[in-house]
Amino acid sequence: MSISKKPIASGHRAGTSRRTALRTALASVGTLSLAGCDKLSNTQGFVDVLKSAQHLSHAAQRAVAGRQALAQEFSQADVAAHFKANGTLVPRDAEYQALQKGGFSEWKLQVGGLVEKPAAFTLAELRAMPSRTQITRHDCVEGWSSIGKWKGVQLSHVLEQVKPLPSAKYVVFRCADSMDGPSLDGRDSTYYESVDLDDAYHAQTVLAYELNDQALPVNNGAPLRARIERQLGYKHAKYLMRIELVESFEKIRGGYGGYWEDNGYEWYAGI
Ligand SMILES: Nc1nc2c(c(=O)[nH]1)N[C@H]1C(S)=C(S)[C@@H](COP(=O)(O)O)O[C@H]1N2
Ligand SMILES: [Mo]
Repeated sequence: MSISKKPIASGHRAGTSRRTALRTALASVGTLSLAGCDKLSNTQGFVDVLKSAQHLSHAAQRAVAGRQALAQEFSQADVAAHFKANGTLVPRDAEYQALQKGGFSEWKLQVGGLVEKPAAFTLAELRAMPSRTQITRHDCVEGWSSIGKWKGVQLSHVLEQVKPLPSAKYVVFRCADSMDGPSLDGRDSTYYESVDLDDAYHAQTVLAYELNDQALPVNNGAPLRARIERQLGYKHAKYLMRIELVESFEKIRGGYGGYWEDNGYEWYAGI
């Protein structure tokens, strides 16, 4: 199999027809296109785990591994001295910068969509909830991994409070950072991601506010980021602003369930 290392559409939006053609072409020759998640990097790296991740389909993973199986957890001795940061390192968006200036005291996580009780939580409220701490390995499609210790509230705990409606099938994470820079036409290019309810209720799916016993650094997604431990790095949305329960993500942005997915990445990136 061959891997295209050329970013497909990191600087502009691929049109639907172009994307469809691209997907068809990729499917027909059995190749994968892996753009670097970091637009600034030119990484040629690649790890075998990615091949297995992208090849094992959503259904196969569900049948073979069991969606509730835990990702490996490590010990304190395995924690990297410096957890790598990737993608957006400091959001340039004015709204985020204002929140950052205020030490995130004005920040709130909005949780809504298909729920009985929409709510907004401050960082203090999230920190007061039961927490989970886990030392896990983060695998990025660019071919690097980093082991870090995360502390946060399980997404399942937050969902229990807002009570998803029976029609809710996916959780969408909305982030503060625009990926394509300031846009003249007001087009939304903020990072976003989505997971199904198996991952949403997975024990290791946490909304993390600490990395390595410190408040989550801005580089790694302050004040709150998702950890989706059974999936590749790009699923772990940083700079969370809003969580939405939806029935389908077809009508959201590019329709593929995430910023990178809209640019050709697999939606299901299980490892
Ligand atoms: N909001 C947001 N979330 C993001 C990204 C991003 O650019 N913006 N990059 C993703 C990618 S590709 C990776 S590998 C991880 C990097 O997380 P880190 O910076 O803590 O290493 O965040 C993911 N989540
Ligand atoms: Mo990544």
